[in-house]
Amino acid sequence: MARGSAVAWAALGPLLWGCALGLQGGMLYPQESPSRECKELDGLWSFRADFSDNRRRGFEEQWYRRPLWESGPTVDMPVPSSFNDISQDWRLRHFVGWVWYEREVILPERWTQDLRTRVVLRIGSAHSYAIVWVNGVDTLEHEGGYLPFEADISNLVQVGPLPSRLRITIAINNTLTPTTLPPGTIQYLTDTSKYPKGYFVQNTYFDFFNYAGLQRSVLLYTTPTTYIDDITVTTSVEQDSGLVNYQISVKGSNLFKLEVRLLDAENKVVANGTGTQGQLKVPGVSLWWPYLMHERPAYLYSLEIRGKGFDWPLLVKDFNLLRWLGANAFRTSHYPYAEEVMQMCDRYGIVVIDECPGVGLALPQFFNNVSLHHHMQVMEEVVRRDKNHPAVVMWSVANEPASHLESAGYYLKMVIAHTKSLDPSRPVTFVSNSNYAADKGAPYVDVICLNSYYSWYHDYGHLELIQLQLATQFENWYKKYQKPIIQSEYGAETIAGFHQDPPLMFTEEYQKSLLEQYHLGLDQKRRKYVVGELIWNFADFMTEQWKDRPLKAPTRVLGNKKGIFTRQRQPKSAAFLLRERYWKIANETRYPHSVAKSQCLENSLFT
Ligand code: BDP
Repeated sequence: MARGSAVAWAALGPLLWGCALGLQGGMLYPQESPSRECKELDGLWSFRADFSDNRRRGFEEQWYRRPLWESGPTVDMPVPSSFNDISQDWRLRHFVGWVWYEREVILPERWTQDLRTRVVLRIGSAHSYAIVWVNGVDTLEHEGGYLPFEADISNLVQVGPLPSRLRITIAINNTLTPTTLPPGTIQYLTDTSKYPKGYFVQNTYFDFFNYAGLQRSVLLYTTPTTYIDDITVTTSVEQDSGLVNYQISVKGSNLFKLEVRLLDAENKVVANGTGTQGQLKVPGVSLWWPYLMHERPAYLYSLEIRGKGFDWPLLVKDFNLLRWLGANAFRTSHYPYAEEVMQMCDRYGIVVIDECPGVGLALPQFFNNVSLHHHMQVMEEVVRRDKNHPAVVMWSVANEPASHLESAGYYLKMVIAHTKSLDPSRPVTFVSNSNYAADKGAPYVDVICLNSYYSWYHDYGHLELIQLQLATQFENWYKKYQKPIIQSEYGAETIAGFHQDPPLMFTEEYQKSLLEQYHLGLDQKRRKYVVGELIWNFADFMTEQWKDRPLKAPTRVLGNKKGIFTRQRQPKSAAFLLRERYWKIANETRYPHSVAKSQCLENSLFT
């Protein structure tokens, strides 16, 4: 990543001026400072799943009123983690309904005694619906599994001489309904010759396991009672100067004086300002630039990675692999990733297509007014959280919605328009797998993103058809819309260690050959209107034991195996093919200031 003394991050032109959020309050990432303290609550929590028939015993018996162990047995549950990935109990793995988390905390005395201190409880994400009690008091509710939410709990902790022990109870429901994002349905199976009374299954319409729980960090932090609630930064360039426009929202009082200092990567002050809004000028600016990317043409090449939970070692390993590959982008398929992932993208120069959890919008009943309203709200939360990241190049409002439906056309039009009103500077898209002539949402996107699986989900085994079918796809879409196109998914299921030549499906040779055929097709268009290629997928990942489309069938063998790396992050043969391609593109089109050098291999062919 190009970095220098004056880091005014001028991304690929995002100008967020005029961002009008309907949400109350900002959602700044908590950072310690002389006036802010943080207390991480990661670690072991007490946990219980409510296995009662209606899943409501916890509410009927008010489990939040007393320590959880008093109302029944509990187990240890690490936070962050997915509760349905931890236990040996199969019932918990497939559990649908309310689960209960609890943690006791001892607060520093100052937090409870100093009335000039605000104490905030912040939850990185809770999948999917959460209710939070503090010392038995209903404090906060949130719908949606992949975004942070928080509450000022000062009045609950600053109530008397020594209430420094705090009990936090969080009930989380992972049920997906036609109006959640992603949506799902509960199906009751009533044939009593086959199923016991009350038997139901959760149907989902996406291809990943519905991991749930407190999958990201929970923490408490403090601010003074007069505090900065939100900051919006937009950037531009004027000759060799970087212009940083800022807008700061202060809450708690009107009596404040604001001094603004812009620090560079080495913590040197590079510009000063005053007041809640203004412009900072950084002469001789060193611009943020994507890893290995050329200016003309800017081209995204990468893989789709997944980031539901949060685990530092895995995260750093994944970024090491991205850099080893020479990749420069990914899409947050199919939900916003942890905030720490976005920070890594800024640090490492990885461009992000930031996608919301609008996945599995497969049935007509999912396009209704309640869903639309919620979808817009989710986009507000995504933009609010990620608007200041230079790495974010585009918003994606959905993956493979049933965009051939009239109702979907209207729905997508509304969500896209809303997202543009939140952030007029960045392009907006959704990812389509519809036919170009039938897609009702495509007229509203800025960039056409296409998923296609030639010789995988169609014409099984016929690699020789890929180039023709890919060329037809691109030409049809371009002729109709004249918009830039990204091939946002392509790939093949591959079981590491399976070999066959001539290639057969599921072998490493087949994955390599399929990618090679796609690359020949992409090379025909990539200096024209195709502006990116993103392989499905970075690493193998867990799914349900079936795939929902075209028919619900057991086509998954221990998950989705389209990874270039295994789930343990070991390379399949295709990883080396990709690495060669990405470094070759980087060296062909190298941005004059970026160093196309492999971090890991001194004697790389391409350095
Ligand atoms: C695409 C989906 C993706 C799946 C992939 C596949 O966008 O989530 O995992 O297919 O089937 O349609 O591998």
